[in-house]
Amino acid sequence: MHNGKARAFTNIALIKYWGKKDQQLILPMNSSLSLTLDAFYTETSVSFSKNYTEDLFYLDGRLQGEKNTQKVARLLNLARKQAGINEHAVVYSQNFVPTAAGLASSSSGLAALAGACNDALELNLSSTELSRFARKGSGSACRSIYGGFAEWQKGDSDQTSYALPVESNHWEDDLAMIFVIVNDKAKKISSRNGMQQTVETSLYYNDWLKAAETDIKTAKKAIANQDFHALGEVIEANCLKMHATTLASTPPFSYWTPDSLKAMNKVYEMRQAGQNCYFTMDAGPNVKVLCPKKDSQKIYDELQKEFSEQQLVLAHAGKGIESLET
Ligand code: 2P0
Repeated sequence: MHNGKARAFTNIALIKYWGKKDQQLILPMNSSLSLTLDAFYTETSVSFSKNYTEDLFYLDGRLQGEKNTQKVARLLNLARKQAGINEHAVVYSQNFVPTAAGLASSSSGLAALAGACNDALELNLSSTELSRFARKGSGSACRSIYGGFAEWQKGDSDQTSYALPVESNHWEDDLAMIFVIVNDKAKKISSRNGMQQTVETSLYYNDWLKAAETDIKTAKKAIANQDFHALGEVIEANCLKMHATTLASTPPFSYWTPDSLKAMNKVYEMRQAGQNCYFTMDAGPNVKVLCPKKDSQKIYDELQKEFSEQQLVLAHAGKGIESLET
């Protein structure tokens, strides 16, 4: 029996990963940059044993079907190959979220599984190797190896595509992110399918790629200079450009709902009133508001005029992946 257990925190992309050039290896079309947060995390344990006759995946105590087990099984296969064993595995994964909003995340989930496999099979992967391994489970998971800011350098091969920490002189500790949960239902178009459809059909996709390259340089400069407004401007614009690609794809689609727009407008209003806040959105309707930590209570209170307490989650910068006792 080989056992391992790890905890990984969710990261939110400030400059988005949107599109793959290799589906199997999960190589992205563009580099991305994220902030790992403390509010949402996953703890995963894995046991490999000769006594198991199949792979089983339990999420929050419930045995998962084939569809939900796919990403997990892929990573288990890679781990077995690397360790030179053929034992089946049982995976127990628990998502920790502060509300019942169902904000399950593949970034923390697949990063935690990668860490658990690394420990169980004594693969002794470096952070870079662990990031590459997690990437093959889910792209965004490669950034959850690190706390604070991380950049997933797109690379052009399995060897060269991984995340690294972004030097910030601990500036992330001065920041906060408020989640506005406008809808906790499973999304209609998964990010995997949404980004693929966009790569294949969006009229704006080439322009997205050009913009993403410039935006990541601007974001890194803003982080180096600890310039909140410069970072806010570029991350909000980058998110809007990503979402614009979906409207120009065939068939067109959008992750936004009327409540998403309500939250975005509230951020604009707060900014006009002199508050420091900018939004970002991923492949779903929820809105995330980046602000300085010192202003977060004021901005939270302002958001509470439009949204209930159950819909708001205040998060701060989180840690990188950690091994746990089995
Ligand atoms: C990101 N997203 O950078 C972007 C922005 C969603 C929008 O990474 O197919 O679950 O497993 O590599 O990582 C969500 O996509 O996709 C995502 P796969 P993943 O965070």
